[in-house]
Amino acid sequence: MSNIHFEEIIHSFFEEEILLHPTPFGSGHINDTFKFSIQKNQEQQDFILQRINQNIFHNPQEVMDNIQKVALHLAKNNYPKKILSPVLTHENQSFHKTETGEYWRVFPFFKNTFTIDKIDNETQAFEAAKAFGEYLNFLKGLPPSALRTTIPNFHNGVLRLKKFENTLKTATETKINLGLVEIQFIIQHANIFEKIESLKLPIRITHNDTKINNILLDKTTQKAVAVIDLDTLMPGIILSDFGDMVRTFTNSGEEDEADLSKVEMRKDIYLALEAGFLSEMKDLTKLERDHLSDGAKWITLMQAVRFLTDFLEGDPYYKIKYPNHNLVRAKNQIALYKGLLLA
Ligand code: ADP
Ligand code: GN1
Ligand code: MG
Repeated sequence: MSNIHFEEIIHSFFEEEILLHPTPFGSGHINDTFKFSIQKNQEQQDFILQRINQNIFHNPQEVMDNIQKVALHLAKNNYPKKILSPVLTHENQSFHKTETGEYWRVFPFFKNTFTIDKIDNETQAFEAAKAFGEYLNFLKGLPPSALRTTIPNFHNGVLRLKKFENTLKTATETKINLGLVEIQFIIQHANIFEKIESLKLPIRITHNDTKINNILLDKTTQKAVAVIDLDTLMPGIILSDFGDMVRTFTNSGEEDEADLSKVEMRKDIYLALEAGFLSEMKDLTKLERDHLSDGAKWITLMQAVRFLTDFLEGDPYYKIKYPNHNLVRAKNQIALYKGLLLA
């Protein structure tokens, strides 16, 4: 990170003096996130600065256009929570492109908020799921075709499985052996991918990354303040959003907990999140409702496939903190999936 020209980047958005220089922030796997402060109107104002991961988002302009379009729509419709909307550069752009082609963006830092990587109790689960449901509800007036698909086939389980099977042909023997049990498990349970595809569920605008740490909570009241991480807001199916909540809310351990005895699917949390989500999402079709629990299994197994593929390929996608991190994550997701099968 030493060769980042922070001053140049920040000064393309602000003229003011930088009070606190950017420091890494949060636990996201994709973008590089920093927090910084400037001195404005005699007070300290905090911001989030992010480098968009272009290995994953090939068209950052489209990502930012989606975010701006959604922000405008929510504001027009009096969405009651905080709206994530980019700060514009001096040239009125929603990002700053550096000479080396990197895309940087700035969002106001929502004060007095925090994120969690693991849910503590049913109240939190209900509140966060309700907030995601409310958010999706407010987007109903916007046709799915209004948004660009920022990552094609993002939740296409059938394609992800094919890619995984291809990777098995090229991965090293050492890696295959390390992941053998998980590889076999995935192959045995892979029919869920075809099954969800064959349902032909309605296309809606979905968030596609409803991880618990993509909701900001108020430090004082614990209430949801904002839905964030909008890079994958695009046309999709509701099972993605329900499924990813189940995947990240119900796990009694964190996503990379290596001690699998600590990885349980917490049924009480499942029921609370389902109640919170459905309290807002009242217009689901019967087909959508009937397959919510399949959606949870589908997304969880797909996540195992994604982590395992990344491990086998040498970790090009997810940020890792140690060599077998993605294998540990895949094992964790399979343990959670087993819990879902028993529920
Ligand atoms: P990633 O795609 O890498 O997950 P996110 O957009 O989710 O990136 O940001 C990473 C983390 O930064 C979030 O989990 C949250 O903790 C924090 N964060 C992001 N945006 C804001 C914001 N506007 N206000 C406060 N915290 C934020
Ligand atoms: C990534 O950006 P972040 O950390 O919220 C990923 C999600 C995965 C998740 C697994 C664009 O989410 O799809 O479910 O990691 N985002 C992208 O933790 O691939
Ligand atoms: Mg995130």
